[in-house]
This record gives sequence, C-alpha cells and structure tokens, in this order.
Amino acid sequence: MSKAVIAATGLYTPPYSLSNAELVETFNAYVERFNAANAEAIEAGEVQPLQPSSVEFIEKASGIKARFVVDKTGLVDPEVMRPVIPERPNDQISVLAEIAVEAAKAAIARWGKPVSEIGAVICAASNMQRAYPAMAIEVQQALGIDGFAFDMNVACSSATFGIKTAADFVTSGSAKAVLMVNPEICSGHLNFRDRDSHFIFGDVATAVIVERTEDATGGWDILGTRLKTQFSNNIRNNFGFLNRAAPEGMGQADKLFVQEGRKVFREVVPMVSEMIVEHANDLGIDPHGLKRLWLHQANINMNELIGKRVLGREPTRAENVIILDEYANTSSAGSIIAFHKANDDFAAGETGLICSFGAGYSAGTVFVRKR
Ligand code: CO8
Repeated sequence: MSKAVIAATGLYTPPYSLSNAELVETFNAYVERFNAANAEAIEAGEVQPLQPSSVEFIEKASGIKARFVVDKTGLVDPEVMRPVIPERPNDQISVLAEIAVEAAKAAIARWGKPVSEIGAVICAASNMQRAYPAMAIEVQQALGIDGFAFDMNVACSSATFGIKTAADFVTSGSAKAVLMVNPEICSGHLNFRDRDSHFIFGDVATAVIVERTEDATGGWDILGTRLKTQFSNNIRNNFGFLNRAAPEGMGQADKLFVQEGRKVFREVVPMVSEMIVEHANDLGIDPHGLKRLWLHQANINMNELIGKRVLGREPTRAENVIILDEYANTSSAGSIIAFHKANDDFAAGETGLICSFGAGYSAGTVFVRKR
C-alpha cells in the first residue's frame, strides 16, 4: 500500500488588516451610542449599560494584535459592524471558493506539477458559503481538475481531518494526489457587537496538496494521523437551514458564533496535550524531541500551555509557532498558516507536529517528517 506525503502548501491572505485599536474604537463608539440612546432605561435599571472593550485586555487575554479580513468598511462602521460582501450572481465564482482558489494556485505553483495529477478536491472549513453545490466542486471547476470533490466541516479541526481524509484516499488508491483547501471567512459568522468575542477571529485561506510517496520528490512524510471528537456545547454556531422553520426563532437576529471561553480553555488544553503525547508514543516518537509545533492558533495562553505540556519545557517561539498575533484565530487554517510560514529550516529526517483543536470538541494530530 502507498504512503502519503504533504507535497506543498499555499496561503491566501486577504488585503485588509484590522488592528485591535480600530476594532475597539468602533466597538466603543457603538457602546456610547447604545448607552446614550438607552439612557433613561439604564437610569431606571431596565436595561444594562454596555461596557467598553479594551486593546490591553484583548492582547493580554488572547495574544491577538490584528486580523486580516475580506472587507473592512463594514467592520469599522459602528452602524454596520459586519463585513459587507455583496451577493454574487450564480454565474460568478463565490467569494469563499475564490479565496480557496487563490490559496490552491499558490500550493500548485510550489508543487510544480500539472493539475491533471490531482484526483480529488476537499474543501474543509468551519463555515460554507451555502449548502450546495459544494464549494469543493466550484474550486475543482475553477482549476480544471478531474475526479471528485466534496465539502467537510469539523470547525477548527477541519484541516487536520481533511489531511487525514486526503492521506487515506491516496494510500487506498482513490486518487494519486488530493487538493485540500480551507477558506475561512470567520468575520461573516462573528458578532462584532459581542464584547467577549468580537476580537477573536480573522479571514484567510490555506491549501495543502497530499500525494503518494512514490510520486513525491520532496515534501513531508505523514508519519501518523489521529482524530478525536467529544461532544461539547461550549462552542456553538446554531445558524442553519432550519432556523427559519422554528416558530420561536422567527424574526430573531442571525445565529452567530458563541462560546464559553474559560470552559473551552480548561477542557481542551488537557484533552489535546494528552492526545498529542499518546499519539507520539504510539508512533515511537519522543514528544520532547519534536523540532516544531504548528498548533491551531486559538489563544496565546492556550497554545503556550499545550506547547509546554507536550515538549516538557517552556517552548521557544521558534519551537511553538505563533501567527495569531497577526492573523487572529482563523479556525481550521491556523495550524496550516503556521506550518506554511515556518518550515523552511527543516533538514531531512527532522520531525514536527501539525495539530488542531476546536468546536465539537474536535482535535487532530498529524506528525510529519521532512524528506
Ligand atoms: N475588553 C475588556 N474587557 C473584557 C472584554 C473586552 N473585549 N471581554 C471580556 N472582558 C472582561 C470580562 O467582562 C471579565 O471581567 P470580570 O473579571 O470583571 O468578570 C474579564 O474581562 C475576563 O473575561 P473572560 O473570563 O471571558 O476572559 P478570559 O481571560 O477567559 O479570555 C478568551 C477570554 C480570550 C475568549 C479566552 O477564554 C479563550 O481564548 N478561550 C479559548 C477560546 C478558544 O480557543 N475557542 C476556540 C474557538 S475556535 C472554534 O472551534 C470555532 C470554529 C468556528 C470559527 C468561525 C466562526 C467565527
């Protein structure tokens, strides 16, 4: 049976960076307007006044300094506070597929082989543009790829689940090579009027090409992949096609991202640290000897704690790659951005870990060795 290799990666970064200061200025302008408009009700104790956000809190609690977004105009307007993304006619590529195609083109260019070598496309992301036709089939069409394509969603773990699925297709002979894309427009599902979470997410797209070992000239041997899920209500997005059918929900605002951040932190850190160490041991890899961790970019404190538990020491920034300061949490794409940006210095035989964790809960580990 064939083995699988991560042959190339690609990254598409949206054109607009939005700093914490810009985000907080807009949020606080909204808070002032709300409190002024509701002054009498607040005075009478009928309405709770809104509290301002703060740049210092955001950076200390999350490590995030900025995020990239596909639209900035709506996000810095206190009257709008959501991205403004005009609907496109059906004969134009959708915005989610468009950014996925950009990331895919970058990966294909680095790979240096014709798209005719690719036999399947997987679009693995937290939020899809629509139910159907699949985003993956749109990407497949835009790039002129044969074979089959489909979407999958495992929230922040979509990319590692996608890599595992791609590796299984390659090793079982379903395809010679698989393109896996992660377009994440998280700003579309974030409530920018919620003080607890308005700073957490950013937009981006990543792409990974997985191919058979016998076809690969370089890249990364996939040493082992492991997936885990465990039901939790602590991170939810209740948006769905049945919202409009629920009598009690009619006329209510869109259902967006919500979470119990503290509980997520407490429960996910041990779950993921233990999973990584167990998987490493089962593969005969000493976790303390890993050269690099490319973790899901959730929160600086969470990532540092997982890094410390896995490596058995305080990791350096070179060992535990952090890109969330610049990109924020980009859901499934975070660990792939980290891998894409920080692997050039690996020598053949050196080993690292791509790892995701998030809503579900879900977690995935992919140990890779430079060829
Ligand atoms: N500015 C100032 N103060 C604030 C703010 C703010 N913006 N927000 C909260 N505070 C205050 C609170 O009121 C509280 O005050 P007090 O102590 O007086 O009650 C104090 O700050 C502390 O609040 P928290 O306890 O909430 O703060 P934490 O230190 O826990 O930090 C975090 C909050 C950053 C959210 C942290 O808990 C965290 O990062 N947890 C892990 C979250 C995580 O990683 N979630 C993963 C989600 S990813 C996923 O799978 C979803 C996929 C879908 C993504 C796409 C959709 C968009």
